[in-house]
Amino acid sequence: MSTYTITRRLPDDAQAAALRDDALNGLTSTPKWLPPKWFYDAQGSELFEEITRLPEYYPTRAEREILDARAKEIADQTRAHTLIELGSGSSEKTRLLIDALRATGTLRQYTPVDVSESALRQAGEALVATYPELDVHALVADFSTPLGLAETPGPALLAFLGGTLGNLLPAERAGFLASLRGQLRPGDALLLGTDLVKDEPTLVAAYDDGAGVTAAFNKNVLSVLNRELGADFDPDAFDHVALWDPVHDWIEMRLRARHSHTVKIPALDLAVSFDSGEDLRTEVSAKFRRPTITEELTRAGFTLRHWWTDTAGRYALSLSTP
Ligand code: AVJ
Repeated sequence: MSTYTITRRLPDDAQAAALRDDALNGLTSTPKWLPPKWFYDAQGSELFEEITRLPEYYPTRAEREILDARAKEIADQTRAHTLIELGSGSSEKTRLLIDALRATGTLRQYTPVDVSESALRQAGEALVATYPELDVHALVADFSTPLGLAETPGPALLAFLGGTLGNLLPAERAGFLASLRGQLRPGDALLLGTDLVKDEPTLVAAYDDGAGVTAAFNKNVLSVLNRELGADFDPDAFDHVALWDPVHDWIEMRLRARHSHTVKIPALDLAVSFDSGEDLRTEVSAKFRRPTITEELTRAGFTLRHWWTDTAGRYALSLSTP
């Protein structure tokens, strides 16, 4: 019989305090910014799922193509008893890994880790229905939370897919990779999905789709602040902007004020003024090159064992060991 448990490493009040801290810090900085993890309430998680199906948003399909081709190889290489997935979302692509690890006969436990409890619940119910003998231990946490690997049957395969590593700034990324490395045991492995640098029009279109879904996703963070902090952001007072930064190799999403105005945030006892045309940065999504990500993994104490791309060379999956 399978078991399904969901653990909240982030209690509600800690989440609420973190949002207040982030909003106060980011909205009083110059330039203004917000961390992207606050996109993902139930509505934002649904909008993100919609993004993954857009014609312009290639990373999800590219990653699935690689997993389709390589899941068996990954399972044979790792023989993992536990699959841990950071930022699992709907766990949809994960099924390819779960199927391969079950075919190899090693998988006992799946631990999805996500900030969205709604996404975890939906995914968990669907997984338990499909895989009656799999133990699913879901964790509501952001991916900087220690994973508690000591209690999980090894070897573990730690999957961080979707290109979400790109949400971290270079210094945060270095600290994060080193902390993952520090938590892994001999025999464990890291499966990392990274979007690759490519021509600017393709990159920008992926973050500024014709149907306006990414714009709605971007503006959803304002609804989160309105609901959680009693703010009075008007989403129509902002334009969605996606920019390629060729110096840092990253996409930035921003919300640009259409006119000068002031937003009240009662929970922070704060009034935030926007000039006309002023930007609020809502996301950095870094894109990678093979030599630089190899070096970053090496510096964090990993050895890169495999590097796979889709046939079009847009996206890479790498398998590394501590
Ligand atoms: C979930 C962080 C990988 O950066 O491509 C999609 C989020 N933002 N469209 C990405 C996102 C705008 C996505 N990640």
